Amino acid sequence: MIIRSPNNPILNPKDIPPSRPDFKVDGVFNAGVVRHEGQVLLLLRVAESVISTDATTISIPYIKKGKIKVASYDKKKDTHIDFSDSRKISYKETNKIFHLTSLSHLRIARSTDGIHFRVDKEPWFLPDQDVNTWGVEDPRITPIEGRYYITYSAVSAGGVAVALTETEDFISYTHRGIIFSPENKDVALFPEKIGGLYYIMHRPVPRSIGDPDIWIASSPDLIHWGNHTRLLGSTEDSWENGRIGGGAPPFLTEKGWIAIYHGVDKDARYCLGALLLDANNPSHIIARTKNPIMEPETSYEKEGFFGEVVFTCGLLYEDGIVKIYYGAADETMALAEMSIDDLYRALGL
Ligand code: MAN
Repeated sequence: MIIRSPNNPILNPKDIPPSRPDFKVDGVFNAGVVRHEGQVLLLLRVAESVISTDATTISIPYIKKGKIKVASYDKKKDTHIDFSDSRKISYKETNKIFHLTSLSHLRIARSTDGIHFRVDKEPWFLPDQDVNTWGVEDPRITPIEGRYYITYSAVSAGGVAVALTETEDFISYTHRGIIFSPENKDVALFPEKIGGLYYIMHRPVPRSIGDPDIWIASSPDLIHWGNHTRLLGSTEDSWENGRIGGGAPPFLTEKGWIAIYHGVDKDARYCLGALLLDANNPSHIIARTKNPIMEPETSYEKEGFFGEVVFTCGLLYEDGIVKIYYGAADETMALAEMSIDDLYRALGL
């Protein structure tokens, strides 16, 4: 059984100072999490847009030649544009997405109890490269041998790619570039080598044949990935019959690797499921939850910037408890806990 924190949502947009005076924070969600120097550190995705003066205008920030630009559209007059998805705008005729409605950066928050967080006033890093002119999203943190590896979506007009950045102190960082070209996202890096190789789950999006399924790959150096095999597809089950994608980085238990992933139905409702993978061969699935371990139920999960979403990029597995930090409705950060025994039961073990 999953137990939501009574303090939920633990972070709201109003807790986050905007990165510029003309910006407003639309969402703080899909954070990576790690224990660092005795504290719980969240790497938040902060989505911002431009404060607009009237209700029909939508003003969208994006980066051009390293500078923030603003594009404005009129929801009433621009009849050729589809504004129905709060996350993006597209041309009605071609369905082509030509802007996201917000620009995301990454921000650090720290806590001693894992519930009450102090949020940095400034972004940790901004989208300031050609590959992320539409934003950096959904960071996942994997500690390996004293360093922290952050995988995240780098979004631009060229597509959604997966970038890798590393740090040892959450002060300075080194960008290691794009590790998966578009379209790919939802990358979950395993926290230790298995049989001498690093392992990663990723989610390519095929355009002609095939579906957005979860794949697994290995690497000798975290940069060059090979031995790609398809791990998991969506099922006919109603909660994940749309698409699936990786969630938090997997964690090792006495029974094998557990990976929490997300499943989406045909109405874009996002739930969480779990997988048990072989400890020595993570390409082998031992068990998969039949039903979601968590689905949008509370008002802050059902309603928000994009409602009906629970989406995790990070968890802490401590003292037999799985503490899932998750984005609710693409607007707030929330926390829910589940005992490992309940999770085993959900996996049919
Ligand atoms: C995308 C994800 C997340 C987001 C969900 C729900 O697929 O990458 O950024 O939380 O959709 O909108």
